[in-house]
Amino acid sequence: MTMKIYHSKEVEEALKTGAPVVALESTIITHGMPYPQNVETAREVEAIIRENGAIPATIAVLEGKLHVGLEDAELVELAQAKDVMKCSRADLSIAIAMGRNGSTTVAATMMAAYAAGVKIFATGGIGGVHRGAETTFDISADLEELARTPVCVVSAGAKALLDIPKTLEVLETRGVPVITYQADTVPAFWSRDSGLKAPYRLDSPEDIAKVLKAREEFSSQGGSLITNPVPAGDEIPVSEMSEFITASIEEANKQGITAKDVTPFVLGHLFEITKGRSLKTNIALVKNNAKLAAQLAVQLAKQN
Ligand code: PSU
Ligand code: MN
Repeated sequence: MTMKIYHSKEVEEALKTGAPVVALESTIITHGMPYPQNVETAREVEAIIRENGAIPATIAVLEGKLHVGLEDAELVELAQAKDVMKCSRADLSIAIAMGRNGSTTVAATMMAAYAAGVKIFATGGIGGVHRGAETTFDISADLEELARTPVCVVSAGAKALLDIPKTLEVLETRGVPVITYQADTVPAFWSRDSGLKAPYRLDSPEDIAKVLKAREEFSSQGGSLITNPVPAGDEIPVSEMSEFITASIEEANKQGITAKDVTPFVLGHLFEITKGRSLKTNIALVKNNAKLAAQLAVQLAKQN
């Protein structure tokens, strides 16, 4: 990799000294949440990572420069910027070469984190196999990236607007370990329980870090997915959420929304029809993931 990477001061220092670092994506800031909740959440998430002993590295492209670790002013600028490209693997080089502002999805964040030597990454929910993928072929590049790039992604599962059973099948086919933290079933983003049995359950950051170490020693290919259920007090149970999700997907289909626009549209529509409840849960689960990711990064640094 010869791409020049720009770091915030604290990330630069942490990478030099081998201190634990947690990568954060930015599509959630530009396309996943409205302003000002997006910037408030981004700041709180960074604070949680510091409180838990690691350094946050929010990843984005600013005027064509790839940043791994944003200064606060840059974060605020990104959260308010218009015309930000949603960058997955296919879009990153375009944003960089054309001098654009771009936010990174799970896939592009993994690429950049790996290039910078950051092994743990916290997000809300990954992209996956969309409902109706058998006709649309809409499968998020996040799954391909998890199969390819050795970064551990801490999530609340796949966003429940997706087809979760198909998403788990693809992850299995592509050889991605899926570990649920302290629960027997895979979470469904806004809900703690999708009803689907977790491929693996582990109960401590120590044990998860051991798995990551073993995977790294075995081969340098492919990431791992940790699915971390949202705290009980913050969840919207599947029984309540599924009606909302169906309504939002129907609206997306009616309006002819496709490809990269589907996820942002559905998240925005859900925010409206749940009267802000979906966003509250989304914020809670991202914070919860940031905490676990920081604990994992600390454990990993101890092992090395
Ligand atoms: N998690 C959230 N909100 C988001 C996303 C994840 O809580 O907006 C973003 C992530 O960046 C993820 C992307 O990679 O949605 C998936 O988009 P697509 O389905 O188009 O691949
Ligand atoms: Mn897609």
